[in-house]
Amino acid sequence: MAKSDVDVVVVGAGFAGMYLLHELRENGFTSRVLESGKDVGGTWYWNRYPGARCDIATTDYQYTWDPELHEQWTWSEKHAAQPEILEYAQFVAKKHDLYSGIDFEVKVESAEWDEVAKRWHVRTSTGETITCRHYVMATGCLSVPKDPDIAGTDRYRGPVYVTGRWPHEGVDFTGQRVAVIGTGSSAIQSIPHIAEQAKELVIFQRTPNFSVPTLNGPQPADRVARLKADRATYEDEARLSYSGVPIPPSTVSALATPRDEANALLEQSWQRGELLSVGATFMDAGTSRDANEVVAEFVRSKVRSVVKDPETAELLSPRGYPYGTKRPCMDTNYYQTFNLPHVRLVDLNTKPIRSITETGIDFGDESKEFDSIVYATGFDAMTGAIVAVDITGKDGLTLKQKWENGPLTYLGLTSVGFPNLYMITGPGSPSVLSNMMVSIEQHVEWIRDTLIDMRAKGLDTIEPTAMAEEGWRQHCADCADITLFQDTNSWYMGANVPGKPRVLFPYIGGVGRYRRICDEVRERDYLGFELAGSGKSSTNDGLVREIQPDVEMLLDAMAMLNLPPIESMSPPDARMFMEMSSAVRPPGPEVGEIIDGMLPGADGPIEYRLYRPPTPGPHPVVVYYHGGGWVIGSHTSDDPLCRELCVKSNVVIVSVNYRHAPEHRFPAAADDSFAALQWVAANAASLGGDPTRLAVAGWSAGGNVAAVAAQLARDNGGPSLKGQLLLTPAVDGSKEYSSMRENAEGYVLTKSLMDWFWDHYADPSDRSHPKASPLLAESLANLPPAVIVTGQYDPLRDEGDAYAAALKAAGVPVQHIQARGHTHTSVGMVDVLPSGRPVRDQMAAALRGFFV
Ligand code: NA7
Repeated sequence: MAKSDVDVVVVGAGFAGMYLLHELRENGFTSRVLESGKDVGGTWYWNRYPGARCDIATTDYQYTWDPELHEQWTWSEKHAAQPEILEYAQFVAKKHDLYSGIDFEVKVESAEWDEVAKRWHVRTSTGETITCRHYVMATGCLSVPKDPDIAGTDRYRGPVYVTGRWPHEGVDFTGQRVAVIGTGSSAIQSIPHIAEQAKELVIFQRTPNFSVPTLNGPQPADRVARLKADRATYEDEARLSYSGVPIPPSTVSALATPRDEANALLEQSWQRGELLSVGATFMDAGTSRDANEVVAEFVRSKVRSVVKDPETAELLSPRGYPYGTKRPCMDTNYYQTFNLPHVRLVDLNTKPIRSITETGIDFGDESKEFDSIVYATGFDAMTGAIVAVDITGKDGLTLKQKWENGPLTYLGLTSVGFPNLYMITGPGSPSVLSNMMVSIEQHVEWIRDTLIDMRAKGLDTIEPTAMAEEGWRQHCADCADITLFQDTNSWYMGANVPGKPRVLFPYIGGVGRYRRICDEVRERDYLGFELAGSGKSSTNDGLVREIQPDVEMLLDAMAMLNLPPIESMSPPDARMFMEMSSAVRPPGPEVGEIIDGMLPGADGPIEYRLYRPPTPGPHPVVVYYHGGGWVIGSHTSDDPLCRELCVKSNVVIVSVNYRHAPEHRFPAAADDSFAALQWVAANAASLGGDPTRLAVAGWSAGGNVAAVAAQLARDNGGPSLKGQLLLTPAVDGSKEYSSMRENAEGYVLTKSLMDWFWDHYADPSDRSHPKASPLLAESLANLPPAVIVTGQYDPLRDEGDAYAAALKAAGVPVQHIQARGHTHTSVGMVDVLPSGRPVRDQMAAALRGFFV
């Protein structure tokens, strides 16, 4: 007789529920696992349509927690079919006696939190109410088929099949006229099989998908060899990888690769026959639309090479959305099927379904009879199964109500107002954007360890704080914002279900990063959670991630390179190092024209580079000063940023190579900057610019000399400036601000590097001079309008903020942009860090604004 009061109720006996049951038992927790199906397997129990196959290879889609399984179970193929995966689940369940802990054919109808007893009451379809301390939804991400929302579905009298609820005995379509609606993964896998039997097959397509051939066969020898040689390392690599499969991250930019070489690389990836390999060929395919188009066009060329009828090939070729923003599919002979004479593709965009009828389908101007209709129309993904159960938390609020405008979770595992509720692979976790096995195991282990910790400390409840949940929402949004997902109508975005809120449901920051964050939360004593029990309660409020995700990724990558610190080099070596780093970055956008020239500096000629926009002039002119701590960098070192400012602001940029320290110490750089400004003002017309519309701009030390040049222009009777754009400027070398201490290490510009720069540039006694520290100028009145950008993790943040405040106080119009989650260097990294783009867009708009 099963107990009605247990430590943990688990809903679902797929791979998540099974592993959790095992771990709960191993650790002495009582539990009930409730499963609506008749067997274990979850997804692999329900999805029995012909051709159903896992598109993650079997080397990676298997449990790692029981090492014996690797000896006891041998996969027959690289990509296992549904029956074999279901058998695997059954094998594990038998081996570990899991069946005895699962109630089958039991649905959970409601779950209600009892704030007094600090327990959940879980009501089931059998009429039983089970009480438990902890309640875990292990219900899967793609388990509730969505309503096809097509007119007349209930009129049809013939047999109807839904791919996600396929009859266990199978279906024989021999001699039939069959309609398949939908061209997602399920359709793409099943269509070749249905075509083999059907007399006539009509496929109704709303949106074509990208599909990669499975090229199925034995497990790839290289993977097997890696696994055999060192399974533990392989599994760790998977756990810390981006998608849960140990594919090394690409370091190749599609934008920086000639097209024929790019296609050759894509062909290699294509020939691997793996879901993730094509998309992972380039580092920028997920963040740059242009880079993505290289991949998309390659896949379209593959479709054209197979499908003989050019019109059908074109219809099957996805356009208008980036590769990977709808789940790419894997197929066996999908495109080949359209060369068969009895198979027809109907484009619903030109021939919409008017109605399903008693005998068939009315579409476009046709009416066609069918013997069977197959709905391959997808799922109410990620949240469907969770909100299908009436879950009522504290204060009578249901999860469905709370999530009306989108799911709110902390870590995709928990939610405010719902103590002791856990979601395995819930929204806000990598889930469907990962190898589910890796993500399932990670969540099960996190929950297990949390329950063990709580028991050890005598704690009864755990609930995230509102601040942590909001911070997680922001972090998820930051991760989503730098990708191309948001413009695509996909189920990742909830777009397939009418009325569903439009947000990116899974976490796209990567499996490895996500694991590190979850581990960190526990290590930092459950940061972002309130824990209570036995009369005590503790709230450890805080945000687990604020830095922009791409910035963090770059910092991690740089840390792995173990580069020598710049300040350990000689200035000439540091300059060479900076030039070498510049050579491998994306070049930035095309401009109309680039001219290199010389202009008179304060003490002899200096170089400049002029960027002209492609539009007819005369344009406003911006004199730009590069970054590099007065020691390194040149008139070309900020090339991508100058190009972008030129094009986006429609201005001529003149980037100036002022003299560098230590060869030319203070005030050489400042004097050159002003001399260059005077020369540009005097020669603006001949440079194709408008002498009446002039501004200065600069980054870091360049921001310093730009600010100084603006002050010198004010104090020396001109030139008259329309504005000054200062990106993370150094404006006060006379003292140490707290941002210098907070961000002393780990964010590229370190305290020791900044000290090195100042030491080379100016004696301590000179640093209080306004030509070195423009913040210290006697007066800041009557300076041109300023745009000042400071970064949250920049050692120079506080001095930039102080300059913005001081200018404002002096009556200067100031736009102060505080770049959330950014470092000293990250905002300006054009085409490298997409999170900087909106900040640079603001900068470009502000620059334009100087001249209207
Ligand atoms: P998907 O990938 O959501 O595919 C559903 C398909 O059905 C897709 O082509 C939809 O077109 C189409 N669809 C949905 N509703 C309609 C209506 N009303 N009319 C016409 N066409 C419609 O689900 P799958 O089951 O194939 O795959 C789910 C996941 O399982 C898969 O990604 C893997 O992770 C495994 P749309 O694209 O919305 O225009």
